[in-house]
Amino acid sequence: MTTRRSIIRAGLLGSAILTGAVSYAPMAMAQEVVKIGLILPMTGPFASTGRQIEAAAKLYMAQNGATVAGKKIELIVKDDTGTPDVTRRLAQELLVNEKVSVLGGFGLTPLAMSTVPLATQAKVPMVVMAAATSMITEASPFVTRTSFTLPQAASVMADWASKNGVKKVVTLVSDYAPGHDAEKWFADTFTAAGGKVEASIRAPLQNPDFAAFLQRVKEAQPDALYVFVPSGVGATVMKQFVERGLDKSGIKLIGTGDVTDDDIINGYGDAAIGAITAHHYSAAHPSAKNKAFVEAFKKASNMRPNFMGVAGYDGMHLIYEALKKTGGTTDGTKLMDAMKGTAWESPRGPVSIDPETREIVLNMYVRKVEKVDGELYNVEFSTFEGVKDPAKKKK
Ligand code: VNL
Repeated sequence: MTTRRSIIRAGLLGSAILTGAVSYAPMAMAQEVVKIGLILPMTGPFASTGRQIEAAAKLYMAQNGATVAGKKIELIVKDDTGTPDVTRRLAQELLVNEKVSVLGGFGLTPLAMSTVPLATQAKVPMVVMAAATSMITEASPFVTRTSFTLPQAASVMADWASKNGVKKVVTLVSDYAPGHDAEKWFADTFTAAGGKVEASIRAPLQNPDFAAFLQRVKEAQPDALYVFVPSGVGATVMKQFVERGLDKSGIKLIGTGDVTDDDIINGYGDAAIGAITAHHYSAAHPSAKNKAFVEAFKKASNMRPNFMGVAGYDGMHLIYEALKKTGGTTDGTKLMDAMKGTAWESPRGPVSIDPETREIVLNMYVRKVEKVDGELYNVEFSTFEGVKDPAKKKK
């Protein structure tokens, strides 16, 4: 035994010496690895966001290969369960232990915000693929985004509603940062165009029960109820909207497209038909690029892609493009600079990263829920092109 062990040890020693000897030609040994850490809610109430983004990132890598600019890409996915303290701890581990070159994911605004100070200190780019409060990209020069902002969607919804016979609205939003953005940017745009917001209701983010709020909406009898709830929560709103008979009392349902999320909309039933929302992605977007994306996504993951999925796919694209531009260099400042101004054709249409604000510029579509080949979809019927985040334009 002793003899064998010492032989093995000698063998290991020998190979260590050998490794040292050939390290003059480093590229011949092993391909250098670039690690991308995605922090996502893979469990808990927002797990659909995590599942969508993970599936999309893996699809992007399967389609585009795991080597960029001579470097091997390694994707590390961590589950933060939707808890900001966990996101921060995981980010710390990814930065310190794994030495990731890019952090991505971030399912909700508080999760993204908890990580901003760490990414900033480490000078590691943070690609936000879900969270959508305007301020996130203003919190640090190391933050960019491939999802959208609530002010982009809300202002377009208000613009369309004010021009299409909607005069009186009640707004209902989840009571946290993106809900406040969705409420403000709808109300400001709508009232500036002559509309009236009768009441602004805020519902808790955790375990929301909308019944009592919807009763108030029914009594106010507006032309429309405007809703923002985060991805995954729409089903509850829709169910209670119908249970309360709001659909039958002539109140239109309008909102940002988070409420008619492609991942769950097909389970809503026909009561959802006719809901009008503004958003940047529909699985029914009629482009060749999107048709191929939806087909491949369904085949790989058995899910219909939603707006989170497309933002995860685009997030990976942005990281790949930045690495190509830097020639594989992972210096955080250089990667951020490379991301600025990048433009590409996404499955949702043309998008780019505003070089001034690091914010995504995209098309916003007004859509109506319709039945297409027996399934519910958001069918786009009006396009607002190249929409920048209006919350930043104001400055
Ligand atoms: C947020 C915004 C999250 C929109 C969402 O789904 C959403 C956020 C989880 O910024 O927290 O649809």
